Amino acid sequence: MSENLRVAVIGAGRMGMDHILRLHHRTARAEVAAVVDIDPTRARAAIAGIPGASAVTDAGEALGSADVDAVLIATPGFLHEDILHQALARDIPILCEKPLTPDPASAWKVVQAEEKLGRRRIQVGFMRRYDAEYAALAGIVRSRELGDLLMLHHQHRNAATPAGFTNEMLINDSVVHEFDAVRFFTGEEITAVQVRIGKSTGNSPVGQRDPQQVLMETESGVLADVEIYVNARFGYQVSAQAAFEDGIVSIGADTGPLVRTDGRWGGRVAPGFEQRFSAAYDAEVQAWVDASLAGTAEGPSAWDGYATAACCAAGVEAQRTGQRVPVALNGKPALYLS
Ligand code: ISE
Repeated sequence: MSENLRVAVIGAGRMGMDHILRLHHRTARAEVAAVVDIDPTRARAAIAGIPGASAVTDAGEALGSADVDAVLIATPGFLHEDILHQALARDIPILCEKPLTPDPASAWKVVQAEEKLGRRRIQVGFMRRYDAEYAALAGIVRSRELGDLLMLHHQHRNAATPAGFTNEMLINDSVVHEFDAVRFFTGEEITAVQVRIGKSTGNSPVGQRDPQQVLMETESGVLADVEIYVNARFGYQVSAQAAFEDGIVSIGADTGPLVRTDGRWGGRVAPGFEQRFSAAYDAEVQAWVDASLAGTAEGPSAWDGYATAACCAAGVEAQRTGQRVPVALNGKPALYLS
């Protein structure tokens, strides 16, 4: 009998494959027990070289297996809800890629199901909380060593968007991370969202307006602005600057060797989120495995998934109407209060 956490990974696409390789090669006390994908060829290819792992096309089959202790959900967001409810019914640890679910109503049902279970089983894949600089900035806010945090300025730039990336997805797929980051830094809920759309790049697909500017307000009045620019071409960049009463903190400068050659100097830009946040993803998955084996849960919770879904709903309405839209949140259940 294995003492490792035996994980079923649901979805063997871009993020699922990244996690399968991570679990197999870089995560202690974990093993890939099953991979589920609706495409059987893709599922089989994903377990190549992983002894003992099975490839199936039905999530229910993997979740019903006695060989599975925990589940990592990496399907597209609209497929999460059903799998989450099945996994909660089995009372097993769950790591669910963002978004928890695509809308606040379905996310709230997940929160209620977990609350009924009476203990936290869900960790949501907001990996930035495990990035060393993100954690350091949150620590500076908590310690108040620079006084109160007043404003945040975020930049979120992607090289290009995959086919079908709509205007709303700038909010739901990309800015969702910034909603969570602002909540993480401030320890507060976001109360209102505004979106401004100005001059667009000629490099975005038809119908998509890019870049956009998102403005958030938190409970104590901290303002956070985000430049979301998803067809920036040059590569991937996620950075932030925080203005405090007694100082400024910047995070997310590209690090790595600075090279002088051929009459120029510089470094490399990460091509995508897998590279930029590789260490954060490793730490996130290891923390989930460790907590799961200890019978606990940590990190971003189902409540965080629900609250960010509510922010996204406000963001999409703000994008559509040009108005400042308040974020509507239900009361926070006791399970998530500590
Ligand atoms: C993608 O789904 C992610 O989660 C990335 O972290 C984000 O940078 C990107 O904009 C999203 O499309």
